[in-house]
Amino acid sequence: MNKFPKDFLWGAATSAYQVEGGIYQGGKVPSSMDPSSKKHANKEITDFSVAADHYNHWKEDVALMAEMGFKSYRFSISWPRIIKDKEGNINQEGIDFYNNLLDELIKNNIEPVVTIFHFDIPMFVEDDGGLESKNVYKHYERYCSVLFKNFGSKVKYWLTVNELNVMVLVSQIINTNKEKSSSNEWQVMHNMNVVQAKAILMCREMCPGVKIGPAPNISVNYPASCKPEDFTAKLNMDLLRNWVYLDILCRGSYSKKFLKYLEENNKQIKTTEEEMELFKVAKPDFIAINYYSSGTVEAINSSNGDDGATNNDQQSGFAFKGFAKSVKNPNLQKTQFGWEIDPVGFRNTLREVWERYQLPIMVTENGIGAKDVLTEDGKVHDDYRIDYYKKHIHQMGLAIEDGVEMIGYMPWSAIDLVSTHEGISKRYGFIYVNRDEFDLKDMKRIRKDSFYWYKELIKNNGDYN
Ligand code: BGP
Repeated sequence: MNKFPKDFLWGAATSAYQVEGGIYQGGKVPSSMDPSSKKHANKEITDFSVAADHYNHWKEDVALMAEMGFKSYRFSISWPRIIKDKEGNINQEGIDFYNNLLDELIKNNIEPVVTIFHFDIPMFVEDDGGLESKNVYKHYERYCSVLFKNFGSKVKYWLTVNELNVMVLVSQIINTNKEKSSSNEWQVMHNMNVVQAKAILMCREMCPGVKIGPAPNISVNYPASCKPEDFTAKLNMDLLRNWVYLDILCRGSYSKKFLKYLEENNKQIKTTEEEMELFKVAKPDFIAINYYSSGTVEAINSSNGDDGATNNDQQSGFAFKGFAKSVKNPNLQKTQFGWEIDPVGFRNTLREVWERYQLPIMVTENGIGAKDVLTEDGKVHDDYRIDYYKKHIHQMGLAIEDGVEMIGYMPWSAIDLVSTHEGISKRYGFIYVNRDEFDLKDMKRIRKDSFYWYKELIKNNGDYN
């Protein structure tokens, strides 16, 4: 018998600033991710302003998704395409763009799964203190009310914030805040937890019956050895890497251990009673997780002067003074970009999340970034991607047999798009986009070998060859 539920949401994911392009089109106002922004480090690496030009190719792209048999498509709405300024004025062209996209998806029986916020902070929010200021509450609330009012009847699944933990831990890498060292990212976390709670309550009121949940990047952590201290470090890493972002929404409070960590590191956050009350009532309906690889952790000497973090990306190199640090796992292979590959870790992660929170899980990212090659026969032979997916989907099936309740699987990414910090050459899609970093060529869409393979898998509800 097939392990996957009959109505399992097979599909794939993207985010607005990485796929749309069109940053000067349709009345979009500047965001922190635009090449013109001070915070953006990518302008030397790639042309971000056009991305995959989905803004001008969306109909063709949806047709390709429909051809693959997608049951769902996870994408984000660009906040700076919807709201024009700090007074909350609305950009009707932006509303029309997403209404057209939603209508096209629904016409093709593709369930939209919509991320409210995926890294692209409008500059009017930045200029009003950014995410570290409580001014963000009013901006995010206004934005959400516009989304729920205009799209509430078309969207059954909302994701509040993409990878808040990545934004907190490595904002300098993904460019949500290049000046990380001078700010308190834990305050950003708290503020964004508050806005998520508010969004959940608003969604309940404005769109009854609709489901909403957070979308952090979650990885199981292994202790580097069976030394008891390494296990303590694993628990510590779990807390700061994974659970603190979910416990607050799913269980309603911050743990004592977390608050102690803040105090010891002089990183206290400002909270109010009223805010903390919100967490008692605003519970998500499901948890969306992004999984790329596991982590391995060892104890760190508490007398170390700095935290010793060596992050080059959002998956590895974490370190917290006196708490835990991540190390390489010699048992795992790596992608061309150095990300460890751990399909068994995927099953382990799904089990941990399910067993901790007992909420249905939707996978909203998983995948392999690679330097795909367009061959002379006009094809892309990405057998490594097929292999990656086979192994991860197999483990997801085992997790379902373990009892994990799963809603869907939307790997990264539906179509090639621009990586957070490594350009278009780090490709993830089932569909190749014919452009290089600065040579934009013809942007032609080309079906990769994985396109045909995934199509068969979806047709057979998870069975594959
Ligand atoms: C996640 C982000 C995505 C995406 C993905 C791949 O952290 O949510 O936006 O880009 O990672 O990462 P990268 O683009 O750095 O290869």
